[in-house]
Amino acid sequence: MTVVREQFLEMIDVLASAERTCREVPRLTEQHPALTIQDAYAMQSQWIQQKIQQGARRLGVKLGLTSQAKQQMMGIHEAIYGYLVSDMLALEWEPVSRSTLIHPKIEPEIAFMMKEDLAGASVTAEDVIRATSYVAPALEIIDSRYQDFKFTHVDVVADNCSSARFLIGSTWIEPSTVDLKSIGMVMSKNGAVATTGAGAAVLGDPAEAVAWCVRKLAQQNEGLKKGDIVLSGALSEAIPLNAGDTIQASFGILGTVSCHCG
Ligand code: OOG
Repeated sequence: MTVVREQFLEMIDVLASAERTCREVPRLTEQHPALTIQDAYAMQSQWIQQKIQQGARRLGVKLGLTSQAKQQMMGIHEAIYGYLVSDMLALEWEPVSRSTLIHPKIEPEIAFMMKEDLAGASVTAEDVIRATSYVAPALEIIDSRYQDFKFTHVDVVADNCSSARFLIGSTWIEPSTVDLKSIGMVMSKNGAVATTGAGAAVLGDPAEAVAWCVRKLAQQNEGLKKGDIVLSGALSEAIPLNAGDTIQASFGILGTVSCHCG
């Protein structure tokens, strides 16, 4: 039984209302086992168009499941991408409100700021570095709309890859001046070390991850746009975020980024 496009709107409503009311919902594939990964990307794109029609602005793209550890943990063996829009942008000096989220987790990432459009099925990591103005430290708050934060590949893609909020730190450096693979990262929660990682955890090199994303976007005739922010994927596992928590991720030469949850 194939899923017809009209049903996408109903499913988007389920996810949008879960997000709005901060209530988790059953996985879409439980009721619609025939959903394909193509359906999921189409639904994701339709949900983002809806957010844009309602006033949000596109800010960029995010990658997920870029580390082997995370792919194994989730039983999903491919990276995924979703979109960042303006109502996801959080600021370091303003607490992120726990009551606007369902069951948030936070993870450290390297952000790329694009100085030009980048698209095509054969884009390489070198092309990514050339098209990037700065890289910066970032934190992403993920908040799956699904019960118990559990999902299949199809479910998580439809859910815009669990995207909820993100923060960018204030150290911005030109990508050609750093070796992104060897950047070390320590993330602490309330002053105690919570996770550690390195740039190489992200598909071998965060720039490779962004190149993978551009090639994948090309399958939908899409690409990165000048001014986009790209979150290239987590350098370590995500940790639960609770009210009162202060998280800080330090990336050596790339500086630090912090988040307080209120
Ligand atoms: C999916 C998104 C994970 C990452 O960087 O791996 C992600 C999830 O685990 O909810 O953004």
